[in-house]
Amino acid sequence: MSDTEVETESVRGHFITFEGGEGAGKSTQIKRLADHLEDLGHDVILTREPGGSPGAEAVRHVVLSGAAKRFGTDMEAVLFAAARNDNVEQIIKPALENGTTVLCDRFMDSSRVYQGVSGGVDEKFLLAMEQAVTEGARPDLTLIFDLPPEVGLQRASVVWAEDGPDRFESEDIEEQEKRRQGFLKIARDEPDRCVVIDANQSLTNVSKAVDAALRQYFKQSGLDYNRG
Ligand code: Z5A
Repeated sequence: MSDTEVETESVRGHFITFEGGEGAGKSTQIKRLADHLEDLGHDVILTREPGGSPGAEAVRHVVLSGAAKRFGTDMEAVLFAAARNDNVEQIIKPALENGTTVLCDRFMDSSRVYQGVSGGVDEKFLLAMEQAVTEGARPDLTLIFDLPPEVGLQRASVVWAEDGPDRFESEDIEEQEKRRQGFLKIARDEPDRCVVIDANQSLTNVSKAVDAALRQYFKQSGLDYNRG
């Protein structure tokens, strides 16, 4: 490895993803964390999937409206992957290379669970696509928000009262429980990357659990969390 490569690696930003089922509180907590990290002196950007980059946001509309359902789950997986690749190339990789911390609301684990565990798409096909589209941008830390599906659906229904459920939210409790177990399996299989957050507690206590996970990650990496 050349000196230049060492230098580039040492300034790479942190890549942190939020995963879990519907209504788990990911979007609420990711915004809180972004504000908190900025207060501590970190450069942060917030992105989401499907979406983030303008191209991926266009695909988001197609997949979440259900317009792509008739093409089958394999082709939906391809669309999520295409959106991911655009977000990686346009937003995530440039930010990481710039030393910025990237917080992403859902990423590759959502494809493994929604298209794989739940949609029945072949695991090898999904993983090959994942390798190709992430282009080496692998999360350093993944927070998996865990809560019983009934609680998540109850919370999400408040949001649906305004917008209605999307293509994936309109499925039943049994399916949601299957996904919950899918996320928990990823956490068991990749303990160095994943931390399970008990999302079935007050907003304040979930924020504390997120903060504790971040502190632990920075400590283990020998880095300064309180930069301010
Ligand atoms: N999808 C896929 O199939 N494959 C993929 O590769 C990817 C995604 C990347 C994206 O939906 C959909 O795409 C998703 C998977 C699929 N479908 N589903 N379902 P999205 O981006 O529109 O939504 P989401 O990611 O599922 O988020 P969500 O349902 O909006 O939930 P959330 O972000 O986890 O929760 P929230 O918005 O922060 O909170 C929901 C409500 O609960 C809200 O009113 C909060 O004020 C409240 N809340 C939050 N925390 C608490 C606590 N602790 N107590 C009480 N109330 C709370």
